[in-house]
Amino acid sequence: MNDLMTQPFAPVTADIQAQLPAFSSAEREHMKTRIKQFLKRENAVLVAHYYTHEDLQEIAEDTGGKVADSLEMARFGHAHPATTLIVAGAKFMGETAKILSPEKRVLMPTLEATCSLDLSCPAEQFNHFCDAHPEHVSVVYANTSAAVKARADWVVTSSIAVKLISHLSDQNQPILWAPDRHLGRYLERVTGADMLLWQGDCVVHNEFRAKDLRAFKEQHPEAAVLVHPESPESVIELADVVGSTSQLIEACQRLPNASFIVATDNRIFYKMKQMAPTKIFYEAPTAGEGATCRSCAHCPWMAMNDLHSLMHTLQTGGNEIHVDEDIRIAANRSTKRMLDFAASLKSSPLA
Ligand code: CIZ
Repeated sequence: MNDLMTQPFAPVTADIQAQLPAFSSAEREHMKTRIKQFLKRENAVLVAHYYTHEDLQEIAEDTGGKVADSLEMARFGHAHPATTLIVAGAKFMGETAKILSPEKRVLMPTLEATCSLDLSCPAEQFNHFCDAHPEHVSVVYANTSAAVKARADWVVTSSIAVKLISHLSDQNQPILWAPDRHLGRYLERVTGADMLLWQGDCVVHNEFRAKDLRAFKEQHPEAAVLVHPESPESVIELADVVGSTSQLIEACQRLPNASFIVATDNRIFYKMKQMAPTKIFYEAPTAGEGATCRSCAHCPWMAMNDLHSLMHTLQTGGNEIHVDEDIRIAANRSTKRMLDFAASLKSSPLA
């Protein structure tokens, strides 16, 4: 049994501290200073996902970069004048940056940081899925490869998925959805859309457990339950708020509750604590009693983004993202469509 499973109900900050790399705080501070110098020297900006280590989030914010969800990371990187984007997150996030900004050098602390959703949806199989249902419009989650995005009609992130699927459903469009089955099921339920679902899942969210969450809620009746829609349906049913990372961060500031039980990657607590410093955050229980915890509320691939790998990339210029130009052009079409749709929502009086 993993260490975290022995204390699944401890406040999460204690768990995060226990996972920090084994170097002293003086060494960490020294590395952070050096990384900031390198970013300046390389005319680079660091764009980090909420699920990355707090050291990286802190550097991004201290240096004029961005900590965000994948939609905002893509928008920010595209609009920023830096010639090099350092994308800390899963590989699909670096690819998205390159798809939108081919003229920029896109580097990542590691190219090994894949995603179980991306892995579950190989382009060839996805092409067969689309070929078999030509009357459906295909919508893929951002957590997919450039090649899958290239075939899709639309790319979407969880922050605007409900709005986009509702929009397509209002036009009576049957939809092919890939790859997250839980998010797909959630979208189907809240929008009433006609959807065919790919059967992928996220190793982090798939491990949240309704039975243990119910028991934990009883111990903390004052806490609001915030759930990411990549979680199983039985967990979503227990939520006070279901939403993307940005929506959950917004909810913890807006709701009057003093404490929250959160079912998403636990690195998000860094931003939640920053935005709502007086509140208490608990990790939702993962996996059933006696089960093996594969992710323990933190993505093993996101965890590969650390100070060492970031420093190495900046020193060597290694881990550059390259996307085949034909694929990039096709993926740019479906990705830009999402950005244009998101922009239209912002400018709509109904937004
Ligand atoms: O789109 C993202 O950044 C992911 C992976 C999750 C979310 O809810 O923001």
